[in-house]
Amino acid sequence: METVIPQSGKGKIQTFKEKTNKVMGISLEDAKLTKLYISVSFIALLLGGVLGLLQGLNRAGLLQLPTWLNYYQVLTAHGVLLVLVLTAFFTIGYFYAGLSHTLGGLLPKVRKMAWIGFWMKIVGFVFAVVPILMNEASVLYTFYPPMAASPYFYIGLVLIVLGVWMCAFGAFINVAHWRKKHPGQHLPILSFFATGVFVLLFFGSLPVAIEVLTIIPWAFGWVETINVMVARTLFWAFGHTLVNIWYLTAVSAWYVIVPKVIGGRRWSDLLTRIVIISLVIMNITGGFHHQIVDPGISEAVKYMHVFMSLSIGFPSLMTAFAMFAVFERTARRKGGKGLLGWYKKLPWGDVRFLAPMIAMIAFIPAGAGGIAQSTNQLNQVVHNTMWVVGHFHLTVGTSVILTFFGISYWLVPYISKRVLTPQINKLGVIQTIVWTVGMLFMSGAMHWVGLLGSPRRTSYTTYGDHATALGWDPYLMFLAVGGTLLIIGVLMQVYAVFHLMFFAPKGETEFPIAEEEDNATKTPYWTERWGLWIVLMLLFVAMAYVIPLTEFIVNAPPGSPPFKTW
Ligand code: HEM
Ligand SMILES: [Cu+2]
Repeated sequence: METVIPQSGKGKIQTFKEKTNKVMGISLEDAKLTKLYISVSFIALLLGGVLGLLQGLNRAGLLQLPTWLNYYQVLTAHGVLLVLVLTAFFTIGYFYAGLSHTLGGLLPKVRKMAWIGFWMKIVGFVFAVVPILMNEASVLYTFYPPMAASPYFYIGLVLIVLGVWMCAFGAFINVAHWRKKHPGQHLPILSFFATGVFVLLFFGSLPVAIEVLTIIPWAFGWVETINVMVARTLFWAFGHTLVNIWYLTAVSAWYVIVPKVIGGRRWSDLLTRIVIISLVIMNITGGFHHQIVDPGISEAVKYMHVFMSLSIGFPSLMTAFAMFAVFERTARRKGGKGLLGWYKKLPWGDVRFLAPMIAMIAFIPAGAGGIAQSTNQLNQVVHNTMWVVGHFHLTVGTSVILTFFGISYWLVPYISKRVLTPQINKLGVIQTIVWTVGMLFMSGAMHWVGLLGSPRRTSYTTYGDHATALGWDPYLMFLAVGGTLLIIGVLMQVYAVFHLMFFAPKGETEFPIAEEEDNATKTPYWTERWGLWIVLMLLFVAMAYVIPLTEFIVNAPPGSPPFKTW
């Protein structure tokens, strides 16, 4: 039974439950969902981080792995935990809290779907991890043929994809319900981001689902060979999209959350929505930049994919411009002066700002490195070297992850109805600095040693004391130092998250969403035409993939039997 409390003055009656929900922010059920998703992602950070350190020490020649633990087994687990588990669970937990907050709570049906999705992913994860632990699936997180893992590994992956789809459809249902109830209104901006991300998650994981479904019968031995070209292409159609899903998630916090944290207003609503729409439409079509040195793909097709990859640079540059405009405008309002002196007015001591700010700054060299890699001639130099590993520890390991860390300092207290204390804020600031310095060392060393030819995905070897390989050693030492700092950062961050979840003082924390400028121009309604954006996206995908895939199938290379290389 619910107690009815008459509200004085407003002439409105609210139930007790409505009232507590309002006072206390997010409903307990929605909070529980996000809490669990976030917990899984930070446990993945802890486990993945420890494995990362083992690899780093191994590569520097400081640690010999015990015979029962294979380097490639460790690397597979590191990749799966950090780029699949951590990112997927964080993204879903964060956007589900965002949907709940901006759309007035999750529908009970949607909440149920997210729970089913959660357990499908966990069961799938167990299926994938057991063969990895048994050294039956050391195929790295990219798992493309001709290397073959135990079939159960791929069955686990199918379950994970289905679990993600449950969450994507849940989000679509909640958004559609809201739109029906609010005709003619714009979807709140964070839910607009969420829609973009879930559209990409669904369409981007279709190709990998097809890939895995063709691998399973081959891994069981029911069919003898597989078309390696098709499998790799399907994988990167997904892999490349996944990268931009993380990016779009981080960008949502940059546009919507960070301005509020620094006491400013949002950048142009229309341009923000255009950035989201263009990322959704142009994204999936860049996959071949991961296959620039693959044989059997015509120059013209590679060129088109590189063009599409670089066209994503356009919304990125818009983002850079928008963010610095917001920073300058806000700082000047607070009395900041001079051409650059205004930066002093920004709240550098607030981890909710500092972490995403460093994330944004890291994206400048990270993006530049990416443009270098998309260039055919330069790609020949760095392809499959440690340079690439340095690149994605800057992009996902810094730009994306530091943004996620920054989000955690308000999202976790928000869902656990606690507050961020000055002590934990300070811990967060130190954590951010430790992470930044650690990554400067580790990623810097990886970039450099990659240019000198050190290969990625290779256990420690001196190639019979070859002079070139010995020349890498000093840089690999920096890699180990960076990795050690990073594991300290991991421990601090995981401590902060679970402290904020279970032990911080009770209280109310705001979900920070910045308002538009008072004189903002009205966003035209055509931005809400999601059906059209999806059709355009599919046209771009067709343009990029129909011809090469047809060619790979019609003029198929000899099929490959499964290989176990480890
Ligand atoms: C304690 C922190 C970390 C350390 C010490 C570390 C170290 C390493 C090392 C030494 C390698 C690879 C080497 C090789 O190619 O042989 C690697 C690979 C990788 N790391 Fe990390 N890393 C850390 C954190 C992260 C984070 C936070 C992410 C992403 C969110 C990440 C994603 C990856 C990925 C995707 C690979 C490639 C796996 C593959 O090639 O299959 N790492 N890491
Ligand atoms: Cu890519």
